Amino acid sequence: MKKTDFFKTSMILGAGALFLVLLQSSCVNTKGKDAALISTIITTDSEGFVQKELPYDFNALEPYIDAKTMELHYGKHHAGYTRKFNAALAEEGIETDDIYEIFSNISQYGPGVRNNGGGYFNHSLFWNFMSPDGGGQPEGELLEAIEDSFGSFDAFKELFSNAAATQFGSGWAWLIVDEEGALQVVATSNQDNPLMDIATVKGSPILNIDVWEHAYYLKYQNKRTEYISNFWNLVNWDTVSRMYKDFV
Ligand code: MN3
Repeated sequence: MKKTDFFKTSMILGAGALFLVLLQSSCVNTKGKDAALISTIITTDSEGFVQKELPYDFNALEPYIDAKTMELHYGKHHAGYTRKFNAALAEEGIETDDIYEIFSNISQYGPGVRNNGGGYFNHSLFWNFMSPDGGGQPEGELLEAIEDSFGSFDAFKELFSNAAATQFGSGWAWLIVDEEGALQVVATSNQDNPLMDIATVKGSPILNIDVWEHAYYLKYQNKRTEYISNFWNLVNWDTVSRMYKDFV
């Protein structure tokens, strides 16, 4: 090979490698943001972030979650988080409609953005992770990933239930796809979530459960574990599986 040819070949290979690096890093950065399903759940209009309609009636999750709880939880709590989130964004002069960008910089903002932004997002997902036709167990790719990660579906359920039951005070338990593409079960306090820069373990959520008392107290009073064990009758595994595929 002539010296000039060698130089040309090196240039081409170098440029190709750089292109691949850029392509790969852009995939990682936009994976969550562009995920198909989540972008239909979290949307904005001229008023800011939108609280979507519940995908079912208030009484649809009976007998596991009662209609009155759903009415208050969706109509008062979630609506309140949504309203206050948009107000807090306006107050802090945050103009982006990219919730991933907001969460990945959450430590720079005040508690109004953190608490209400989490409250808006976490509940928006939660309603979609449940269905009157839910329950059972996942199939295919997600089931395999759960078995690979946790040993069995039952072992996963136990781990997730335990994370939800032992979260001290208010918070959430999550199944996430972490930054390496692996499944993990984590819990967060208050309205924090695993997309926030302050999260101990970060990742993309594919299932969550609200363990604030307002989520279960009317029906279950202090029996959080009974609420958690009934939650498994409602899990919409189609949605969880679709979300899993969006993130891996
Ligand atoms: Mn709640």
